[in-house]
Amino acid sequence: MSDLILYHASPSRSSIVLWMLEEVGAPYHVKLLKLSEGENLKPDYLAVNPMGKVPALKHGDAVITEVAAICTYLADEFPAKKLNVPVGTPLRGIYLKWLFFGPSVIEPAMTDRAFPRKEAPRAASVGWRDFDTVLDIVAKALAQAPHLMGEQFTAADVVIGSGLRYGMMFKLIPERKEFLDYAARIAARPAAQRAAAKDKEMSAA
Ligand SMILES: N[C@@H](CCC(=O)N[C@@H](CS)C(=O)NCC(=O)O)C(=O)O
Repeated sequence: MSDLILYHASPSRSSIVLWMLEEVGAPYHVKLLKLSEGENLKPDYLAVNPMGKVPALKHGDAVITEVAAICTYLADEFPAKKLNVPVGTPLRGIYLKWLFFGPSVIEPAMTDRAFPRKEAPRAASVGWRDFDTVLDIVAKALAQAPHLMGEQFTAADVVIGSGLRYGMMFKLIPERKEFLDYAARIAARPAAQRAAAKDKEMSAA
């Protein structure tokens, strides 16, 4: 068995890591969990991820959770694929900014919009801005270059690109031209297509 094991529910946020693993090209093994049957909340899986969420990635003895952390890790662990911006490169800071921007800014702003609270949080007290401001920032970056880091496709595109694709699919993110063009560009990547085909097969099984 491969020493990379993805705990996956098909389709879900762990599909993002499935795509990342296809980009990396190293052999991996998938352990499928059925969220609808609560398999993620059973003791066996809680021993892997006590939060009972997917994805989790086991690499040897290490268990990594959180989509963005896993994608950052894989990009650094398999540098030959040039999906990272290595330590020592000035642009690495920008790359990390985008990797953190997904889960800590876009996702909460999208959740605010999807599940409005009775009382809006104080803008200065939360770590993100309102939905429109956040999306304008991403759209501006994508209007200037094919990828978040310019010509180079990186793990940041896997994380943020997946968020935009799923967001538009579930009508949580507006279909702005910048997002549609970007989503089409990254979905056409052979690794993204392989991951989508595997996911289709797994969710049908
Ligand atoms: N912050 C986590 C979120 C993971 C997450 O919410 N996964 C969902 C699937 S999309 C899940 O496991 N839901 C099952 C549950 O909450 O019981 C990450 O980025 O990896």
